[in-house]
Amino acid sequence: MSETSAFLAACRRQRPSHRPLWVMRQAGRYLPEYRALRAKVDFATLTRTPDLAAEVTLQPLRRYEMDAAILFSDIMTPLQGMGVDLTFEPGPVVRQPIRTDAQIDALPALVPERDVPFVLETVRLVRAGAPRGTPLIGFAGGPFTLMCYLVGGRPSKEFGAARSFLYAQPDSAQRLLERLGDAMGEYLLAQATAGAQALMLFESWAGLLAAREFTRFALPAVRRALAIARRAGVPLIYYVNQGAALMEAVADLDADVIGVDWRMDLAEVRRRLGPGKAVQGNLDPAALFAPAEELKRQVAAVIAAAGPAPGHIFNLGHGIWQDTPPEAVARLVDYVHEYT
Ligand code: 1CP
Repeated sequence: MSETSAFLAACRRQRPSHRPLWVMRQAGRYLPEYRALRAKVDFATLTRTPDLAAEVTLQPLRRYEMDAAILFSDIMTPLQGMGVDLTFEPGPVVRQPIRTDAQIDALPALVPERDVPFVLETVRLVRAGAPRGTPLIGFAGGPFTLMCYLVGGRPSKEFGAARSFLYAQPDSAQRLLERLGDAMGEYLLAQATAGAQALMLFESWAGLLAAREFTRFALPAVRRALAIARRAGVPLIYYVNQGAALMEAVADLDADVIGVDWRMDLAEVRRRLGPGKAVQGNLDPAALFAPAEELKRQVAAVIAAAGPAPGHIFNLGHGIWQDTPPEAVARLVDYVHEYT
């Protein structure tokens, strides 16, 4: 089956009509129309109110010719649905960090239709309202990344509490990760059933682990999530931030696309992953602050490194910064289109 969406074609390593592009965290605080809504409604309420969450999802598509939409939600939203008491300040803060087997065993399985019905309703609204038939990406947090917040309790540079938990209580860590893997698999599958046309796992803190610990702890849980999500029949994307040491470890995952940060050269990434994977990335979010000509050169460098073979989705290497000028994103979209 050949795809009419450039994004979906690239996910499947078919030749797209042009090089597809979207931007991680493209809905959010760098957009004045998002800030205007947020001035009236707190973040958690936004994510739980389908017409508002759908509106925010569509905001970047009205401004820019993005090739994909990403559901407006947060990686921690399904955990709230599982009864975890947390607030966004603005990063997630967990009232009672998880440290014991009793807490892990008390985490219920996620039943998306019951626990996060507003997410599924948002998916349906976005599908109904997406301009130009733009496909929608559903997403979840990678199990290890979720564990970082659940065990650590709040955003952190090193997530020392979560990492030491792996070594101090390896069996408990594994149990927690397995539970999160299964829950996120069901969560992704439910988003696809509601209409999401691709599914992405964000492993934002993968780079905190050595390849050996990543392979021992993080990967088995990712495999569980992907095995469940695979039943949806849509492309699966695994984003692995700071994954320079992890490319061989992720190469045989059952994901269609591997997303990478800006530190790696995409030509090398493609070599290390082999021909069976598409790649997504990887402009430095900081490059959006460059003068126009320099941004253009940076875009060209990413496209050149990715090469002419099908299977590249242009993106940033991590989420867009909240102080990014919206005009820079307009220039980025123009340059990617010009080069392809
Ligand atoms: O005040 C506000 O408006 C809340 C800020 C905010 C926003 C806009 C948070 C809290 N989450 C989000 C939305 C969000 N988060 C999206 C929606 C899609 C989009 O904006 O286009 C997505 C995909 C996420 C995913 C997410 N949340 C990740 C993975 C992606 C990444 O950037 O690495 C992570 C790590 C989080 C945790 C989180 N939630 C919020 C913040 C500020 C953070 C980061 C905290 C930290 O640095 O540890």
